[in-house]
Amino acid sequence: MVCFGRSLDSPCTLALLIGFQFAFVLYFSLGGFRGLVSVLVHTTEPEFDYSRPHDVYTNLSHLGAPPPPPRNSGTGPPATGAPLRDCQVPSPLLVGPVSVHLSSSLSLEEIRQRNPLVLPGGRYRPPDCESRHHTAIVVPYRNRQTHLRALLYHLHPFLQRQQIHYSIYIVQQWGNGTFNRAKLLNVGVREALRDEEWSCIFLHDVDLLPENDHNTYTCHKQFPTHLSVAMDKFRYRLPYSQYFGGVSAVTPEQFMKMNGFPNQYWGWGGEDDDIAARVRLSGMKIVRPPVAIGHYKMIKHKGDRGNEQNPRRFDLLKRTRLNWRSDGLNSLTYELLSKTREPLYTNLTVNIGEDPRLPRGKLPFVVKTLIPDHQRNTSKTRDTTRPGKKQQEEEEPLATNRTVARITPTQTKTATQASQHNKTGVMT
Ligand SMILES: *[C@@H]1O[C@H](CO)[C@@H](O)[C@H](O)[C@H]1NC(C)=O
Ligand SMILES: *[C@@H]1O[C@H](CO)[C@@H](O)[C@H](O)[C@H]1NC(C)=O
Ligand SMILES: *[C@@H]1O[C@H](CO)[C@@H](O)[C@H](O)[C@H]1NC(C)=O
Ligand SMILES: *[C@@H]1O[C@H](CO)[C@@H](O)[C@H](O)[C@H]1NC(C)=O
Ligand SMILES: *[C@@H]1O[C@H](CO)[C@@H](O)[C@H](O)[C@H]1NC(C)=O
Ligand SMILES: CC(=O)N[C@H]1CO[C@H](CO)[C@@H](O)[C@@H]1O
Repeated sequence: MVCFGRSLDSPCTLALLIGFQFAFVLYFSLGGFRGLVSVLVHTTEPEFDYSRPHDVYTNLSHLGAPPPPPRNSGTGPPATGAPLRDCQVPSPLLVGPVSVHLSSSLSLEEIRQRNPLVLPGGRYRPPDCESRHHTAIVVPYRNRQTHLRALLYHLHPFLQRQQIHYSIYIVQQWGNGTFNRAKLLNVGVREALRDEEWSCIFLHDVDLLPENDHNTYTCHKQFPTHLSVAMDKFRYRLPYSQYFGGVSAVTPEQFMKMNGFPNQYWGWGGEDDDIAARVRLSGMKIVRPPVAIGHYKMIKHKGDRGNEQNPRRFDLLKRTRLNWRSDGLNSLTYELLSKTREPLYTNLTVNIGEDPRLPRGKLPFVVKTLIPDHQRNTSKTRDTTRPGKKQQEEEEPLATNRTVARITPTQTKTATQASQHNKTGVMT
């Protein structure tokens, strides 16, 4: 906009005024808390007393006392009875700051008992009102059992108090190859949307626990949201203005618009900046809750084996502008090895392949599982202690067959169209 320095009665002023009016209409029509947050972020910061947190299970007993009637699939509307009234916004059950336990001494079964209304697969719907929010929580995962327990212990009551219809998906990278968070997120979003018409997808690190239940797990209609703006690790400040790591959220439309996330970031780091760049490059921006609300605690841990810093991340980031349209949702290949509904989460175990750029002879492990299960045999792992000519010869055909599990462009297109179609209905 080059509207400044012009006279007041110029068409430009008019445009600005209309813009303002539009912003207000938009704000009021969105209604939700998130709208409030993005508009008022610089003016009235809400205040919370974090020195007196409530127990995270506070008020859970207020949730419709009678257990929900059995539902055919657990995902449809209740089988019987009159339609439910809409849930109040904001939820009357919110308490503000909640205490965070960085580890849970409870077993999964004990956590399940404390969350009797959570259905298999880690799904929940408010029993006594119709939620406007349908959120899938996608958590990239490998070998973090204790973190997972702490997250489940915390997140289930937290989300139930927000009166959201939600489900928690753990996307577990199979094998010992280098971890790839962004690709796991792509897989999680795609698989979650196969399940249900989610209107919002949360991309959630397993080691981050939200400290304030006013931080609602819902999406902004227009723009991707970054939620973990104030992490204890960064002294409750945003580390830098384009930071998009930790916990963020997109609608399916926003996800499609930015072609999902990059598939090429193997190892720790860079992928969240790439995602932030995609947001900009696809003509969107990042919105955030106020710092006073977006508090998170991080579970401290040592670096993971198989998730070493990615030395290529800076090179990759330089090329995001060139690559984002060709690398992402439209180039995603993986093999879903299993999908199970555990009591507190859905377990998606996937083979996402290996970093194709690992230097030959240094392969810790070669994935050969883009070949269907029944054809798989004991040659899954290889002896990597003796890199040599033989191994190189064996690798060539493997590389050419990497596209076996590829989702064909037509499939991608129909999936995209279908969910876009359905989403518009859900969100209005
Ligand atoms: C629990 O929820 C009720 C509303 O249902 C609210 O009035 C009350 O303050 C909440 N309890 C706590 C401890 O905040
Ligand atoms: C990963 O490594 C562990 C121990 O190093 C091994 O027991 C396991 O079989 C490996 N997993 C796969 C899928 O090869
Ligand atoms: C998920 O499923 C896989 C395959 O069945 C299993 O090996 C793994 O332990 C499960 N992970 C979790 C966190 O439940
Ligand atoms: C493994 O599969 C390869 C090719 O599919 C086959 O030639 C080989 O005999 C199989 N090995 C075993 C132990 O089944
Ligand atoms: C989405 O909408 C399409 C067309 O309206 C319909 O065929 C499809 O079954 C819907 N998908 C889901 C998951 O409801
Ligand atoms: C080496 C190898 O397995 N090559 C296979 C790659 O995939 C094509 C098509 O599926 C097969 O015809 C090849 O035999």
